[in-house]
Amino acid sequence: MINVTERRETLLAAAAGAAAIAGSYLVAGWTPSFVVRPVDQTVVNLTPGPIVTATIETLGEAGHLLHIALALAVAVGLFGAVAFAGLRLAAHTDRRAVGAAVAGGGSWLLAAGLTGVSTGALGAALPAAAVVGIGWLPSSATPSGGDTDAVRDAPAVVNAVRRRTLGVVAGALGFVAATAVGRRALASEDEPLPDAPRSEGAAARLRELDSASLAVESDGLQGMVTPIGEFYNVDIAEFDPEVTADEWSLTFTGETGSERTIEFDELIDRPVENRAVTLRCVGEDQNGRRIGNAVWTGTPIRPLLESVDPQGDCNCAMLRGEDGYYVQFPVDVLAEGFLVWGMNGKELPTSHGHPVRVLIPGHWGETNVKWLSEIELLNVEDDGYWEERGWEGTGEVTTVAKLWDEGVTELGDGRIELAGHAYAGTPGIERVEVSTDGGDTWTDAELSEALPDADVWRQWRHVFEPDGQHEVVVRAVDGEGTRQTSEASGPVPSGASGWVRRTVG
Ligand SMILES: Nc1nc2c(c(=O)[nH]1)N[C@H]1C(S)=C(S)[C@@H](COP(=O)(O)O)O[C@H]1N2
Ligand SMILES: [Mo]
Repeated sequence: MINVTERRETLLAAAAGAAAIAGSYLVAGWTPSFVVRPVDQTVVNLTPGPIVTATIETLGEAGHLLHIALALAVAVGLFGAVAFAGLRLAAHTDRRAVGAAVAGGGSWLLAAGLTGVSTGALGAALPAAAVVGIGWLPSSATPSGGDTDAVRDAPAVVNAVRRRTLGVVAGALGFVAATAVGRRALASEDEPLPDAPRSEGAAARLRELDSASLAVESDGLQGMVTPIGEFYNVDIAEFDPEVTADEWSLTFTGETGSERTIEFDELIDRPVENRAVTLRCVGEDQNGRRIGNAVWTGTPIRPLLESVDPQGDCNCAMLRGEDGYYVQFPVDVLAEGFLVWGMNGKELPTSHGHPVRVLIPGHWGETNVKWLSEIELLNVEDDGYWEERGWEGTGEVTTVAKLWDEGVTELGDGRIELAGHAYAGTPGIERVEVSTDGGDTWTDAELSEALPDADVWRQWRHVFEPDGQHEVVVRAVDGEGTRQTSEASGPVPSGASGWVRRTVG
């Protein structure tokens, strides 16, 4: 009979733990005051680095989900343990109020301790107290108590207790589900991003890119500009840092003639440019989707760098972001970069580095540090985050012509349209060649208009009349006349290579 009590206490404690997490989420949302966030940070810190990065590298988004699921389980366990203590003390004193107070107070202390936010912690404390307060039953009502009547009526009592327990647990789970759904509905009604400060020219640039775009028949193929909502993300952390423009500053440290800190208002007062820049992750497959192009609003780094008088021996600097990310990069190439606070005319979104990130033309995505907080000028070269993990992703991008699923369209008159994007970094794209016979013969594809920007992709399009199945192959030639290599390799360590092929028809 003892088992029944223990089992129902465990069940109730788990339900209270889950309700506490849901309550915290209801109050805080997906922000730093959500209790799972610090737990997740600890889980990630305690997991050996190679395991964390291997899951992110191989599973991508799913790897993040796995980390979050683990953190959720740990958090439910922690709050469940507090609730369990409440249930035990209630049994010990035979007082419901003691149980509720311990579960609520303990959860509040735990949540406040984890997040540092005392009012938000009530979101976790109240549901935990409610589950314990309602779910706990005095020993006289449970079959394991010493009461002789209860023992005599054991089957009826067991049923009553079971009903009560299941009722409370179902209530708690209902609360969890309602919270998740309610929050999601709120999130999908996200406010549109405000216009980026001093981005007056961005709208004109966006129109320019739009009119440079190829008229393709394909449904759903991106044009020259990737919409913010479709732009890929690569993050080392499960949760984006939340930094307001007021809180933000960038400090030049290390081997400088004079250290310098720049505030947001100062930054946006500097000469403004709206550049089209394409980003591509070194970790993507040759025909992968971790590539995108946007119009970015920002200011050149060179004058800022010169003003701090870099003096290190290695011509190198470590760039750091608020999420703990870091990458090392040559100072003279960094000088060609751009400090950015606007994306497609809007404020830089949180997931892309709000309020300020760096963009360095022609180099792999990982050099473009988001939530940028420090540029440390070094004397000796040092590895960045990904270089410590076996990548060599600070170099120039390799050339690629892509052909995604939505780039293949039957035109209705029997012909097939092939369309996609090609990218070669700063040399630009001069030509895209298409073969429909497995690489025996080649035709030049139609290209989108060339743009003045130093580091932007181009669209390509080729229409042909199919005759059975075709092996389509695409390859690009960059602005220096160099053709994309046919030698195929995977992304590790310095980017994928080879021609994209696909069977069509
Ligand atoms: N602070 C910070 N900056 C970062 C990263 C990161 O995890 N943290 N990821 C890098 C990588 S690997 C890539 S490919 C690009 C992706 O930029 P995006 O998420 O805006 O597309 O950001 C780079 N900058
Ligand atoms: Mo990347």
